[in-house]
Parts: sequence; C-alpha cells; structure tokens
Amino acid sequence: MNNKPEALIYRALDTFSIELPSWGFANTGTRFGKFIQVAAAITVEDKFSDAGQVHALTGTCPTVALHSLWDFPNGLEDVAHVQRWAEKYGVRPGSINPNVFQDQEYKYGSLGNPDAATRKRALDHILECVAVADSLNCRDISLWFADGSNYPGTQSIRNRIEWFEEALRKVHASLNPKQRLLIEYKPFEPAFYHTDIADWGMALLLARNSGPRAYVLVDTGHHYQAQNIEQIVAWLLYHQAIGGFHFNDRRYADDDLTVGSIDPYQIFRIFHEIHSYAWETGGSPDVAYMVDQSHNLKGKMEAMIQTVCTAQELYAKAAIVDHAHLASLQRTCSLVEAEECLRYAFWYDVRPALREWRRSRGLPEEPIQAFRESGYLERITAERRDRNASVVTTYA
Ligand code: RM4
Ligand code: MN
Ligand code: MN
Repeated sequence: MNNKPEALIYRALDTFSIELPSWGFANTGTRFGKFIQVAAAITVEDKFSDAGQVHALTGTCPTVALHSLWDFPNGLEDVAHVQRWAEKYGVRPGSINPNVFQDQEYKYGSLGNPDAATRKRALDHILECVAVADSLNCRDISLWFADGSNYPGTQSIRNRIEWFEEALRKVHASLNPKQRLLIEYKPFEPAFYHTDIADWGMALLLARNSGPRAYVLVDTGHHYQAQNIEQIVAWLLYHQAIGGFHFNDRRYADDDLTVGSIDPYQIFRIFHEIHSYAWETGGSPDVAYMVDQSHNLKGKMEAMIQTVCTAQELYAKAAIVDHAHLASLQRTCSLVEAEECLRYAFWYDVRPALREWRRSRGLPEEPIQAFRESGYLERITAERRDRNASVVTTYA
C-alpha cells in the first residue's frame, strides 16, 4: 500500500480539471418531451454564468465546451460575444463542437451523405468551427456525427467511409499547429441499423487517416452493455491515440446520467489505466476530460457540481494505487493480492483529503452545500422563470 496517500491525492487534484458542457445547463429532454426547469440557462450568457459558478465552487472546471448551433449560431460573428461572457464569468471557451446533425439537410447524413452538396455544406460548417476555435484560442475540435442508416441495404457503408476520410483529411489540413481533432464514436442512435463511426476502431482508423493531430474521443455512454471500456482506453493509450473523454454514466444506452451514479468502479478503472500509463511512461497523457451529461430531472447546477466532485473523488482514488507493488504482483500472477491492491484504492475514503485540499485552496469544503447557501439558484430562478415559461415543450 502507498504510505502517503494524501500527498498523492493532493497532487492528483492539483493537476485534474474537467470541462463543462454548455448544453448541460440548458433545458433538454428525451425524445418524448422536455420538462422545463425554470432555472435552466436560456442564453449563452446564462450558460457561461452557470459554468463560472460551478468553477468558482470547485476550482476544477476552467473551460466550457461549446456547441456551434446552440452557442454561436452565426459562426465567426458570435466570437466577440462568447469572448465577452467568458471574461465576465471567469471560464474560458474549451472544445468546439460542430453541429452537423440538427438541420433538415442532414436527414440522410452529413459527411456521409450521398449528396455531394450536403457533404460540402457539412464540411464548410466544420471548417468554420475550426476558424471559430482558432479565433477563440481553443485547442480541440470535437466531432460527433449522427450519420448512419436505419435499414439494411439502404446505404453503401463503404462509400460513406470514403466520404468521411476525404472530408476529415480536409478538416485536419485546416487546423492550426496547436489544434487537435477529436473523433467521437457511438454504436447506435439516432441511426438504428448502421452508424458510420460506430466504435473506437472506426474512429481510430479515421483519425489515423486524417493526420497526426487527430485522436479518438471516448464517451463513456457510447458502448454496448458489458463492453470493457477501460480495455479500449488501455489500447488507445498504448497507441497514443486517445484525445479526450466525454464522461457520463448509463444504465441502458446513451443515458447521460451523472458520472459514477450507476457504476463508480467503471470510472475508477478508466482513471486507473491513465494513472498506470503515466506511472509507467513518466508523463501524463494529454487527455481532455469533459463532461457530456444532460440532467432532465435533477437540478442542473447541483447535478453538475455533484458530477465534478464525483469525478475528483474517483480520480483521486485511482491516484493512490501502488503501481510498483501492483506491477510486481502482476508479474507473479498473484491474483487475489493484485486485485486487492486495486480494490484498496477504490475503497479508500478520499473525502477527508478532498475537503482539506479545498480548504487549503480557499474553496468551500462542501461545494453542493455552499451552492445551496449561496443564493445563486434563487437569483437565477427569479431571473429566468418568465423567460423559461415561453419555451415550447411539446414533442409531437
Ligand atoms: C451525442 C454525443 C455528442 C454530443 C451530442 C449532443 O450523443 O454524445 O458528444 O455533443 O450527443
Ligand atoms: Mn458525447
Ligand atoms: Mn452521447
């Protein structure tokens, strides 16, 4: 066992940050409808304000992921507003997420659409997002595609691969030297027969084909039941191909539930792969940790603070694994001892050390409680109630 877990925990917390999704503060729903929260963010300014508040209470979320259509619908023209809100609320724009799945034109796909004009439109949109990222000084352009088909025989899977390869090479060529392209995969939904980028292998091949600064993005909710996600992470680490995570939890499909709410051991095992890689190679992998959740029933601000605290706890737990000891147990195939070595860290209560870390950095020891006492929720509820009342909630 490690003798000084506290020192390891502090070091881990000092280097850990996690990006908040702007869309996690806005009203979202299921395909059956939306239940409006009166305190939810409506404008981009609201989202920055909420993200800034979560960062102020946790000290761990300096950046906000932005979604093109929802946060800068006018492309480059909106950059100045985004910059203003970022400065005002003390959080920086983070990954830039193009949106090529919402417009009517994308009914049959974006970069994989059989229609060349639609493919071009999607490519142009992504290129504009790269330019937006450049002017906001954002490093990561994070791509997720809804492309796919619903019925066998209705699309040429191979043609679509070629179209994706072609376009992604152009996107990569437009990056500035500091930027990276993150390619996200998802097995199904909204496409229910084939999805063009359905798993990490497809994402990896497309990344490799695009260029040296294209990486795979692992969204923890985008796997089949029982899939071993930490093994995927280990493979991507081994091949230096992992660029980031979208964290969330799930019970069935892409449920976007609070991190660690269903299976905290899963997230711990992922973090363990990362810490173990860092221990072995002597350097932390350059991986962006991001939240991708949408809370429909929980209060959005509280759920986001809960998420950040849980991610910190699990990251800190994984940081106290005794890697040298574990490696020697693995070599001798001391199975129970090796497993117990991992479990010791998982069950270790890091919360007292976390409280101490927060205190020493001038942060509230209990961020959720501090949020409840801050009056912020009451203020935004009063400010946004009327504006939210006019939001259309019907699905059909
Ligand atoms: C997708 C995927 C993307 C996210 C969209 C809104 O399922 O997780 O990352 O941007 O949802
Ligand atoms: Mn995602
Ligand atoms: Mn998702």
